[in-house]
Amino acid sequence: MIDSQANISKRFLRALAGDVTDRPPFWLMRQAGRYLPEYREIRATAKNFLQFCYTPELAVEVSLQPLRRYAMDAAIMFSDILVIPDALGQKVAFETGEGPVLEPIRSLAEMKQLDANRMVEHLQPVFETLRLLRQELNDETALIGFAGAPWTIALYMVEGRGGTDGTTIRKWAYEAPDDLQVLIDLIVETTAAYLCLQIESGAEAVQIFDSWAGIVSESQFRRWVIEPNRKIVEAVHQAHPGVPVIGFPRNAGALYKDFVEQTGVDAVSIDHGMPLEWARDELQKTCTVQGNLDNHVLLVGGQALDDEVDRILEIMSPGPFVFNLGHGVLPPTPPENVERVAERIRRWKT
Ligand code: 1CP
Repeated sequence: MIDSQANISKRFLRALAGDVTDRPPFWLMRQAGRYLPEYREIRATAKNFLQFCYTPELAVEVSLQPLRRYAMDAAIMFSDILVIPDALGQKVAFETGEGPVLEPIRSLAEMKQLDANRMVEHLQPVFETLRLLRQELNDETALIGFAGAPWTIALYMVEGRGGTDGTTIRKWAYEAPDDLQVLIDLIVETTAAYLCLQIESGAEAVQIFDSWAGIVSESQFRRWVIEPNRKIVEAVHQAHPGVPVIGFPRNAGALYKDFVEQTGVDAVSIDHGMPLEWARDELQKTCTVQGNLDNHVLLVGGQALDDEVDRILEIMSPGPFVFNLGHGVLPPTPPENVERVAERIRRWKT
């Protein structure tokens, strides 16, 4: 087991521990991916996206690609949140141009086919990716593991695909909440164990992506977003005290405040719609904040990009802060715009 505490000199880990660093650390959600020609080249050699994720040599290589160009302060392992439904035994496929397609689970009977005991064995390639990646990183660069949050994972499991407004699961959550709770509890338990194993394989921080947290009402948010995230954070902290957990309840608006206060996350990633002064005053007192450049200004580049980067740095960098996007890098993003951001942050003095 690798001791994650030994590397508190890393700028990213210092910021997550609540320090204000010489300049904010940065990484970008989806920093490995289709905007990079070298990613597309390797991706073309693998027909099946999940098999690509489960091939440690390829996953390590594409995790390192953005670091070679932009020297981010952290690497995120290359994988996907949907390896969890796959590990539980649900059929998951990635269709080109369509995103993920799953055989939907919509009843207790269908849930019975899922088997939490498969996870550890099935996801060995992910743990191997982390072990190999950790060896490749220099002593300034931290390694991030991740998983999807239960609500977001359940949404894909129930809807059977992305790009929906979650109507089936949102109805289910009112019609048969106790049934949905069985599924959520299964994901909570599996995800907590999965994140602990990632840490034992070399991850120095973990992020929980709740990409679809913002589509529910307040009461539903408390039950399906805050509570499951809280349970996972608690389990990870209990097993690995001192290893920071980043939450990302995307589009949660004013509920971000209760999220950070009630889940116990060490840091929170904010989407581009969050008012920064509010985030500074209401969130940064409780935990480190990460975010929130609009991925569309990263597409555009130039002065508009510089102005947005500066605005974020000016407001957020006096407190504990990690620079990132509000959501993932979009595939048509020109790589030189990412370079422009990286240079600007590197020159920044807090
Ligand atoms: O063919 C390809 O190259 C597939 C594109 C792709 C990539 C590059 C997918 C399919 N997943 C990934 C990698 C990925 N996914 C990472 C890698 C690490 C990095 O950040 O560099 C991470 C962290 C994810 C996480 C992920 N997958 C999320 C959470 C973050 C977010 O973007 O909201 C979600 C919702 C997914 C599901 C998913 N996987 C892939 C797609 C196209 C989608 C979205 C589907 C939808 O529209 O809902």
